Amino acid sequence: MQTKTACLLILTLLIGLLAGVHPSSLFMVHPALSFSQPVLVSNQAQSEVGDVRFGRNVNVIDGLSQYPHQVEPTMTILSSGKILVGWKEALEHAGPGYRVGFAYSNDSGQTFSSNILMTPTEPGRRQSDPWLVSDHQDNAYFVFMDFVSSEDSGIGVAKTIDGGETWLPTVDASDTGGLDDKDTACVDPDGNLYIVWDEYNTQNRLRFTKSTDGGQTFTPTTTPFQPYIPYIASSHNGTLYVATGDWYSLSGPPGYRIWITRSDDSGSTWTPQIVATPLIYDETAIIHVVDTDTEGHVYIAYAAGTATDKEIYVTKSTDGGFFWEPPVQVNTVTTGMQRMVEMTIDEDNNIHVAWLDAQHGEWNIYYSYSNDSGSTFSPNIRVSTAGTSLSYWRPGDYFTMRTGPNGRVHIVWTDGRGQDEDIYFAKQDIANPIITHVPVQVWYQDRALPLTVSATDDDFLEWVTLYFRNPSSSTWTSRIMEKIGDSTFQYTIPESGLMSPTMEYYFVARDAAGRETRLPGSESDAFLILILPFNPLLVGLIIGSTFIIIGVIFVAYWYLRRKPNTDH
Ligand SMILES: [Ca+2]
Ligand SMILES: [Ca+2]
Ligand SMILES: [Ca+2]
Repeated sequence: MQTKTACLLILTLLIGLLAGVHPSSLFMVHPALSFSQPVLVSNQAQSEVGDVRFGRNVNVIDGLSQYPHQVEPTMTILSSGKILVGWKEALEHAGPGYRVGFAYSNDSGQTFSSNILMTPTEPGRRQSDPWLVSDHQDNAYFVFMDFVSSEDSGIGVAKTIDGGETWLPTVDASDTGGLDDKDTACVDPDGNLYIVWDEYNTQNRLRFTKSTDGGQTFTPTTTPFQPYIPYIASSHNGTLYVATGDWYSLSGPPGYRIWITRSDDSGSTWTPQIVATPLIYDETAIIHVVDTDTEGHVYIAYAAGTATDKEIYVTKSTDGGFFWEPPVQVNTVTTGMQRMVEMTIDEDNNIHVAWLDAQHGEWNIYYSYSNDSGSTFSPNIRVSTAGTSLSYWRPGDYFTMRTGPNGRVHIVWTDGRGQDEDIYFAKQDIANPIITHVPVQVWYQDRALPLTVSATDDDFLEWVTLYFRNPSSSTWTSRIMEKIGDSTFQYTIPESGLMSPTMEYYFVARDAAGRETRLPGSESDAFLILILPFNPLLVGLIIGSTFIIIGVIFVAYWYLRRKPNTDH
């Protein structure tokens, strides 16, 4: 810095002696003569415990539906990173479903497509309980309740092979009467589709079916296990797990447990059901979650406690679901209700858990993860940037979290920050903004200096700010820069009172998760500009060509003597 300042003083004096030099040699920017090279400041892949952050909350809903409430979101992410989101459409916040809606994002969740309603198996039938899954070929299946009444009900399955641009006709996967309810689905590594659900009929029972031909036909339904709210998941080698709960009574005493059963032959036979959790009081029919890691360990996430105060737990089995370790509490703040848990396990066996949390007197989505196989969980992180009134007491029975192809966590949830319930999306932010800038060396002529910077981020940029000052001043002036292109930001310093013979400046970019990048990396490395009070082009024409050579030699000497910016 001192070297640069000294050089600039000498240069200023010499320029005064020269009284102007031909602009094409000295004053036009030449790459070899740059005062300082762009410095790339970025910190990639910051995901250590305590530093996980989520970015901007994006509303998936376009507001054009005749149904005010969108609840109970489901999501699957294709290998390309394309995000498919589904949800239930309802007239009342806690009411029954009328249709299920769908949208996708081609830009990692920055924007979502126009919302559509899925086609029922026959016109006039209603829909509910949306569940999206996809296979390794990026075929996606949208599974949902398809019904007219409690006596005329089925399980609709729609398939897309083009990432949700078009859907094949919806087929019915159920061959039974009664009300088919609370479906969940999974796809095994071979692409087979499995669906389980509750059937309310003269006798209530669970139903199971599968499709081995890409969703065209389904096997006759069976009841291989009991009793209630089945959640099905496939391990990485195709082992199936189904977690269910006891039958429950709204007025009854605590008596709810989660049971687990396993199939090693694609659902033909199942192990005897094992009780996996302690007694859980559960007055609602909210879904618990089962998932597996790459080592075959099985995890169940659930909420347990009283009707007014629950906590979030994860329990684990390392022997295929027979022995279950004591549950580990995930939420660190226990104030108020924590419920409606969601869990997903990524390819690196990090266990991601999210839930509805009322610790602030309104519903928010909170998140935690474990990188030690569920022994400990990270500090809890709030995902939603605005709360939802507790009066929205039943935003469906679940929300959804999945990891994308880069391992980044994506979450969709029911959000009531607007005038009714919508579906909101956020994804994990893992990197600081990246800023690039070609420094200005010399500025001349008038007193308006446009400074331009390029800034990008893995999520969204909140703002890019320009800081500038006279080097003799201790105070920086800051200005939010205007976005003038996809990733280009500019601010023109127009105030003559803010200009001086030399100026220092730097930039700060901040993303939606609050990560900041400064360019150059510190204030003492700010870019320095010499502001000339005259137009050297005109002076150069008057003086002639004699001084061109002197100017080039001087600048080359000065460039070689200066201390490179990157050495600081
Ligand atoms: Ca809405
Ligand atoms: Ca609690
Ligand atoms: Ca970022």
